[in-house]
Amino acid sequence: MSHKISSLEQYREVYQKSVQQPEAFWSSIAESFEWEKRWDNVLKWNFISPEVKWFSNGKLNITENCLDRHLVLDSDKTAIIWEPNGINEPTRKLSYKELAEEVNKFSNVLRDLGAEKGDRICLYMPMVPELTIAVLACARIGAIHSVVFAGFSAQSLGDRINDAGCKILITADGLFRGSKTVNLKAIADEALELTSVIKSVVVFKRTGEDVPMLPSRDYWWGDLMEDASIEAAPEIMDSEDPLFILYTSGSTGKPKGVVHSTAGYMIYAYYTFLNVFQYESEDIFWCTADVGWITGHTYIIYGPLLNGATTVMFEGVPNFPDAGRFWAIIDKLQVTKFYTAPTAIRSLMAAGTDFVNPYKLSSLKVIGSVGEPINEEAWHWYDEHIGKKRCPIVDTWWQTETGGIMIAPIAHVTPTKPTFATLPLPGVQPILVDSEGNELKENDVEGLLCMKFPWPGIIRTTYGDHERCRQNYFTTFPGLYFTGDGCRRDKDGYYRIIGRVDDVMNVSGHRLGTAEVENAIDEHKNVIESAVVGFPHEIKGQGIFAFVITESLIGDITQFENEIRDLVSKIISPIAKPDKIVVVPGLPKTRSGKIMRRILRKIAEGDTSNLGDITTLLDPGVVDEIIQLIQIKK
Ligand code: 7RM
Repeated sequence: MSHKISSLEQYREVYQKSVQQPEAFWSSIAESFEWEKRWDNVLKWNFISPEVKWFSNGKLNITENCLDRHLVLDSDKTAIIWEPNGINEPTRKLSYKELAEEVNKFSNVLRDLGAEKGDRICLYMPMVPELTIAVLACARIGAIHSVVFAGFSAQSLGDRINDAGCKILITADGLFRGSKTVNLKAIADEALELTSVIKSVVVFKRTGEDVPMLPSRDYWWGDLMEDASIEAAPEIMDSEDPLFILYTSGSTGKPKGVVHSTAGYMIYAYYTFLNVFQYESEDIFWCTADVGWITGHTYIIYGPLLNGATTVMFEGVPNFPDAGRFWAIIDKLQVTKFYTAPTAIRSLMAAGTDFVNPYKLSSLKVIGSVGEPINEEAWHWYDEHIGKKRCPIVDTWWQTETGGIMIAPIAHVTPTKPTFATLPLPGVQPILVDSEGNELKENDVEGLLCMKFPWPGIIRTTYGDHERCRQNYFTTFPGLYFTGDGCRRDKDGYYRIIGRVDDVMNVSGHRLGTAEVENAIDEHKNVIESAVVGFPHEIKGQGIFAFVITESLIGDITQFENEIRDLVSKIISPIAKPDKIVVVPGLPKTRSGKIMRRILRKIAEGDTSNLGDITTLLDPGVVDEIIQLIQIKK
């Protein structure tokens, strides 16, 4: 039976059923998978502990559903089309059969290195097919993968390895990104100095540069794969066994490891991919995210492969060798469904249509957006110049914690509206509440976005710290999952996401905590204290504004700023570098010592006309001083 919704009327019916009989609804989807053993119980849950269990005691392996299942009829179908960073290197294609064989081989390699069910394995890799192969091999042997985006620093990598207690690290000699190469192994080696949990390191050769290899710890991918068998029995997993950990930033402290389960995530990735993009077997689907983020996990790897789709994996960046690269690839590979982020759209929009016009984009049928609110101007540019007004824009709202898309149009089914993520997918029960937690039942309201019922892809815990998961998502409004986003519901019941209401910033679609960046800045020997806020940025969506108090007078301000940026790059990642840094004599604090970010946000926005009530400040005078300093700087 097809689970693909094909009309608005049908959407309304299915949605009703999914709310009235969620168990029947989700089990009818679960039926279409390969199970080693059927589940006993569809759903057990409470949002207080919290505890959510989908398909209890079901036994399965997700890779049988991603790979083996398709080998019967579709073994020669292309699973992955890989487009390299450089334009002179050839495209690589892997059929389902080839991918399955590589996954099996690498599963055997991992088992030979001593990996067992439940072990954590860290992946710090370029965007090459071997990253997908490694992800799936982990899943096949029941190891929990923790992919760390290859733009993160040694410190961040080391922290994540330690937090999850990873036994094996899979990396590469280096990576190509635009005109740059990055020596990944050198960064990995630096991270390995910060940890003692890693027993083996597998190094994939990508750039061919010379890298040091530590005997009896470091192995070349190619050497290990040489004699590996192409058969590997899948480990039988329980529905609720963890499938992966993915670190994401929160409003406090270090990034937390979001844990996803096997069966629930699988069903949710499958269903949302199928419906939102209206998957058809001849599709060439391209999601431009990096596998290091949740979007890459769900819509480059799991969603497409569970559906037997052809998925494109691109190693490079949107503006290399020029701002026409995305459009050139769509033309070359005849991409039918394209999924990218507003920040990329805005930067390519700024480059102009001269970079679009040389390419035929007539293969496109659906274009998508994810990661941050899409502004009106970017929406219309995307619609006119890329979709040529023929392709629905699916503006998809979701989070690392939700596993898959939650609120989005179903392509060709849900009428779209610029900047609106539109309606909840079947099984998704959003509610808006005011700051006291009262439900806003009417339409044409603005409030805080929560979920009142579990969906199969929901976060299960934060690794090693369930209390943090509870605190973060389930205590603000008891009985609800709180997303951290502000949201408007218009007169038609359409949802428009406004953005984070907590101390999480969204810089070029990357999630960063203000506290994380402040902690990095505070490592500078001349910094006493800092406060970081996001501010509207034309391309990035949000930029980072840092207010810092120094111990002594700064001589060379440019040098000081460079030191701060280098420090943040080194401790977190270049993506976390502040755009603006201003040295201030003090910070606006309440009498109890809390920084009033609301005021700093206004100042950073350049909107100082209405700062609201500042009488509760310990020293209201500091506000004027900061405003003047910024004016001098301009
Ligand atoms: C998939 C992803 C999650 C945060 C989320 C929002 C923002 C994501 C949209 C969006 C407006 C969208 N995961 N966000 N999608 N805001 N419209 N379509 O991005 O964990 O990295 O970020 O991103 O604030 O809470 S994430």
